[in-house]
Amino acid sequence: MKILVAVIAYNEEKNIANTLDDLARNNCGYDIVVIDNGSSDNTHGICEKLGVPYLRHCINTGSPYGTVRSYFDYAGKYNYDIICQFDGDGQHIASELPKIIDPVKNNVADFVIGSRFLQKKGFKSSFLRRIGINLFSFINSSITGRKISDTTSGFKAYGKNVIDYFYKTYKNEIYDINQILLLSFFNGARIMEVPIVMKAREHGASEFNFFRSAAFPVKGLINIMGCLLQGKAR
Ligand SMILES: Nc1nc2c(ncn2[C@@H]2O[C@H](COP(=O)(O)OP(=O)(O)O)[C@@H](O)[C@H]2O)c(=O)[nH]1
Ligand SMILES: [Mg+2]
Repeated sequence: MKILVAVIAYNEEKNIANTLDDLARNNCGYDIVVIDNGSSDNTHGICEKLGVPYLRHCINTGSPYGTVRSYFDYAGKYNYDIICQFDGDGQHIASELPKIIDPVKNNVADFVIGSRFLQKKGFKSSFLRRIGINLFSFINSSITGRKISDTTSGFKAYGKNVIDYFYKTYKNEIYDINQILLLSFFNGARIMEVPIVMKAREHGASEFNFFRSAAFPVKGLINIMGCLLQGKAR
């Protein structure tokens, strides 16, 4: 099976070398591509120096979700069977990857979410963000009938049917994780959550400042309604 780890990065020159080093030391048989979302720093220069393939957007799309279309297209074009999203800011741990890859490899799931909340260890996010995460986890659990505790986790693995759906069929813009999850579910993906551990960021700040955190639930709810309409129209 061909497995790809897509490291998503925006201005991560202080974190990307450590992230790639962790992936190299714990590689369980995957290829790596960095999706540089139009960084204005030297993120791509570091990838170049380390000889790691990267795809560089000419502009920043404004959010991590702007990288998703690129990595699904890359995975589809180069015929990968499994793709994992991995943050370039050092919050994800390479040795945890088999936990999300194995259920797809063993054909028991097509969409695996690494959840921070299924065990006590590790970084859990701020209180305010946890309210948002709980709200969307509740809504998505109700719609899919699967227990989802960490909807917004960026630590995920997708199988071939999800890759093909976004590569070949669904050509519209991807705005957030609710959309990826619900459209995959409507397309027949088996969703599963597994416990994983995350770390806190070492350098730089999260995209979620006060304004983004306030807009997040509003945009998310609009997006979910759009997905429900698209799901019904199938
Ligand atoms: N903030 C931000 N992060 C991006 C973007 N594109 C890719 N990323 C990467 O997406 C990952 C998650 O972003 P982050 O701000 O840390 O979100 P958080 O971990 O949910 O707080 C990081 O590795 C970023 O480098 C972007 O346009 N904005
Ligand atoms: Mg982060």
